Amino acid sequence: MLTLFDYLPSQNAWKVRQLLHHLGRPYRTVPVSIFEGEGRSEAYRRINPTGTVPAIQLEDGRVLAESNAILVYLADGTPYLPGDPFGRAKVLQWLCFEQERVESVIGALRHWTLTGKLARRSAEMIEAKRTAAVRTLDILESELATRPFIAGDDYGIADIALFAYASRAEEAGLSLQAYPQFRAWVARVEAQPGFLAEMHPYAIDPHSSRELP
Ligand SMILES: N[C@@H](CCC(=O)N[C@@H](CS)C(=O)NCC(=O)O)C(=O)O
Repeated sequence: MLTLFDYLPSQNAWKVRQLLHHLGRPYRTVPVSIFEGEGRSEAYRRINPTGTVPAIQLEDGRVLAESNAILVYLADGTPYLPGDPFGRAKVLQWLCFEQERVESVIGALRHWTLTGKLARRSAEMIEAKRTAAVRTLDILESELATRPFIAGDDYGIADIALFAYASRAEEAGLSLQAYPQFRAWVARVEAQPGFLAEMHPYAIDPHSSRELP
């Protein structure tokens, strides 16, 4: 059976849980207490050299890390990833966008906000992230005005990846008032059969106010 190395409040890990849920694929979970430094153990770094979750281990022992790489692997041959080269590359375009402009921007702001770290960050750093986050939401708003899902007409892994942190923008202190197209897309994703509404707050982890090692 597939193994998922997971940390429940991680929305990067939620992406993988969401796709596994859509696919109805059974898996076992190995929790990694990232704020206690479990990700930096020698044993875990053999699973994922960066020490982060998510990672998966296949039945044959091979390991794969990076949430979006895992999505591409698991979605291959399913309706969640197009089979044609252009369609796949279009999905990859939005997976790259997600890592560069959503996860590392909205995801970072949300992490600092929800775990009490915002006060420990410089005003310049926070302002830079907020400016980048608004630019991201502006781009998504105009793109989503032209089609129902981010990579085209069909829901798929690009939507799952983007949804993970972009949909939580208000938890990062960003207003979604000015983004009706984006909010309509959030509602379309939430209406998908098998949508995994269960997300876990950092508050379930007493160690989450610590800085990552
Ligand atoms: N680009 C990676 C980012 C993974 C990541 O930063 N995961 C966080 C949890 S959301 C983590 O494990 N952090 C622990 C650390 O940085 O030590 C991905 O998409 O999988």
